[in-house]
Amino acid sequence: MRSNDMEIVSKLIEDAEAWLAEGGISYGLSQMKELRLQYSQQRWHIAFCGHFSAGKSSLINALCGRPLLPSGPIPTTANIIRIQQSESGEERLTLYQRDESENLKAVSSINGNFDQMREFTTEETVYDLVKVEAPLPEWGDHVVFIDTPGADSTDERHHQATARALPLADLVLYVTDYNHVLSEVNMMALQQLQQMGKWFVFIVNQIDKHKEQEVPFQTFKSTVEEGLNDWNVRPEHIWYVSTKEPDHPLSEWHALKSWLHQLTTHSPIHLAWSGLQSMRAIVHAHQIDEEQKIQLEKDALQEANQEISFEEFAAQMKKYKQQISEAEAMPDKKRDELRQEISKLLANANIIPATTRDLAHDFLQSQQPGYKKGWLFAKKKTMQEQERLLSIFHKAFQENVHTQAEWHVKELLRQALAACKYIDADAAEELEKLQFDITPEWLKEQIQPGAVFSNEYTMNYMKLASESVKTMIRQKSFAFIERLYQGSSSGQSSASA
Ligand SMILES: Nc1nc2c(ncn2[C@@H]2O[C@H](COP(=O)(O)OP(=O)(O)OP(=O)(O)O)[C@@H](O)[C@H]2O)c(=O)[nH]1
Ligand SMILES: [Mg+2]
Repeated sequence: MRSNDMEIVSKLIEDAEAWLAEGGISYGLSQMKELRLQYSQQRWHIAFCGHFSAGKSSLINALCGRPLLPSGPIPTTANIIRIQQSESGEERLTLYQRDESENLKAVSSINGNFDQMREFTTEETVYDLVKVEAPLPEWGDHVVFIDTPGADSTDERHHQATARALPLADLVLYVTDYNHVLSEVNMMALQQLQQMGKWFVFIVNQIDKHKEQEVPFQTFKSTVEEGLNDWNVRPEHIWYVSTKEPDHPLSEWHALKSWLHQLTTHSPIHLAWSGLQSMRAIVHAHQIDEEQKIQLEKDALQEANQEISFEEFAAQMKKYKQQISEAEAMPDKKRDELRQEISKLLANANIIPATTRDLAHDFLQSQQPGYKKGWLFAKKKTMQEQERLLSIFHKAFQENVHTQAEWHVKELLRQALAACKYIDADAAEELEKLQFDITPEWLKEQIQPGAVFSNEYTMNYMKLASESVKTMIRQKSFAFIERLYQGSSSGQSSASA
């Protein structure tokens, strides 16, 4: 990433602000000022939009881990609500209205939550902003959640409030309930977001309402994807979740959370991009004619960087978005180190100690042509003895593989997984299922046909078996490492601007 990308965008915002001030466009100016402030703080502003009762407030509550916002089956959210980390650690609620210069002014404030101020969410007065400060240990101060009133709310003021809040969002989580996924209201709102250049994801909530006997889930999913395609709507991601039952088999709740964590902790280039889009959305919203818009952007860019055109800059941003997570989340260096550590560990693991070699020796002897046990019913007794020797040897060898190699390798992989900045529930499960078992048959197959039984052959046999098992462990653990790395970047690999 070029280090001056952030400065270029800051400069663009400043210039746009000066330009709006000159033109006397006071609302645009106040928005641009807010954008400048939020951009300088480098916080992710994540807005939740959608149909009323889709579950926007429930979703924010679930992400915050506590019921900060009121939610209910009738239209509940009447104001734009901004939820952010409390500096004091205490819950605080502040109501804002805009003054005649369109600047936000606090009109009321309490130490407490909506239980103490419930009337402000549903009553007549639509405040320009309600700020909720609360401890957000999982997200910290680099994430701000923004709740908005339902999209098809009949109150025009709700519409306006949402329309004004959106240009400042870095990411929009557009939420729909299970029963209205492809409604016209949803599709039109999504198209508008797309036109605004916003980065958005589509969240199909209440997936616990799905009935497999009515329509198979795969069919439902395809219908959703095809429907979006028909409307030419291209969200960054589609997530199917249930906030009521996050662990429902169809709910991708944990994956969504991981994705948000990953995104908001690898933010600079995305925020630069989003700052640029927000600046443009504000300028566009104020109906500045096309020529002026282009001129504004070009002037500012030429001042900030003589050599790069706006188109080049945008193209570069797009490319960075695809590369950034691979570069930052899991550097190749870390992957190589992990592989080396595992190879070293395996090289030093003694899975064929002397006691096991003795058992191998007895087993190998029993596999020799002409090996015989007893006189009466000798054939049966010989087979039983061969089975017994194989079984004791197999048990001891497998035990060594588990304690000397498998346990340590899995521990290294567990540490690597924990060190990832994202949480991948599937990877954790896969790791626990990873097994390095060998079968008695495999031990038998390793005997070289025609080998002459001797101490030396036992030694060779054990060495080869040990190497083969270590190769198998190496291959399986390396495949897991590969999967881990791909998982870390898949969330953003499909990024499109
Ligand atoms: N079955 C089911 N119900 C849910 C789920 N999520 C939310 N609900 C319910 O849906 C209703 C609306 O939830 P809210 O979170 O208030 O929805 P909202 O989108 O904030 O609604 P408005 O603020 O009115 O626009 C509430 O009764 C929730 O309990 C879910 O995953 N499954
Ligand atoms: Mg709500």
